[in-house]
Amino acid sequence: MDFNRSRFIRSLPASIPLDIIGDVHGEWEPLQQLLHFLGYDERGRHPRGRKLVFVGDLCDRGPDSPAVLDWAIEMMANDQAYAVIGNHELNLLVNDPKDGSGWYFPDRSQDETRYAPWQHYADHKRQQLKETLAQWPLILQRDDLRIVHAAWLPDCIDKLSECAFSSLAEMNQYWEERFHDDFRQTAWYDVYKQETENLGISLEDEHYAMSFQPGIAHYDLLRSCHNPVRALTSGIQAVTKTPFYINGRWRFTVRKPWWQQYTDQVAVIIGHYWRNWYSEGVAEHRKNLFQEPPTQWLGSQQQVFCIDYSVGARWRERQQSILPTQTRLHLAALRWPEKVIVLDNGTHYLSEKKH
Ligand SMILES: [Mn+2]
Repeated sequence: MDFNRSRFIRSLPASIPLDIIGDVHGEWEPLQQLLHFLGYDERGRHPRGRKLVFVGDLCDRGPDSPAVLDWAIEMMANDQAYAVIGNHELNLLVNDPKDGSGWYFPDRSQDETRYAPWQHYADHKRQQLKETLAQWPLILQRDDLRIVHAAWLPDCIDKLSECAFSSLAEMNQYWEERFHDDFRQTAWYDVYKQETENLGISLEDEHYAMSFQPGIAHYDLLRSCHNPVRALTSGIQAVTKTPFYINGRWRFTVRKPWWQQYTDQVAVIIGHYWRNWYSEGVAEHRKNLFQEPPTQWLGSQQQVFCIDYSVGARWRERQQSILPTQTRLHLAALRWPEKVIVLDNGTHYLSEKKH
């Protein structure tokens, strides 16, 4: 039991000041800018002994995932940096090629038109990268701080101690299988089977007049919270009666703002949720997530902070020839214990708590 806890939940050194960096998504240039403004040198050293923490999703979509990962891994080996695993690193670990991962998975040729030019990962280094990522924890913590990629869920954290696994991939596989077994026992299984048979390819057709599908909704709902590896790295879902189409598929669940139920007094820092830095045009399905200004803490106790300001969507701006100086998509760090937000353009903002 303790074996799993120490493998997947690690301690951060006490009382050292930290700079907690949001989802980088292969954006090497903004990372360089941010490190410069934070005062780090190219070896990741800080004159006042500060250390870096990455909240996961260092790779996919951006122009140079190999450089970002290789640098972060080197800094971690030198004890200058720490990281938790994100859903994008997890996809790589479990061989699940997804949109934007063609820099690593050669068979994702459809990514080449969307994201190129970008750097591919050298063939001879691929296995080593996988072995290194397999060692990354799901959680980093110390008395005053908890860090996880997407969601702090006590029930899921307890599940990490349930059986002994030799790797994250193995534990993930176990819980995925358990989810399928357990879903088959629910009343929703037959409904789900009927719906997917009836709809077939229409589930992927943007122009299909889709109605609410309760079976598929409950499949996705249970899937999001049953496997602790998935839940901590991707967050949990809630059913929505209004279907919406995104990333090639109709959806019947939305991301759930779990922080509204978080009542502990220890701060939790997350990434993952594509927060907007003062910009309009928030997608309908995201509107339930953040009503707060981008500098504000989240949840009933104001103890959760999301430090992902969507730099992972810069590839779209490059296609539209929007200059980096005009962007509203940022890489950011939360300085701890100062609680100051530093953006990749060098501006600083004090984070705020509503009381
Ligand atoms: Mn993520």
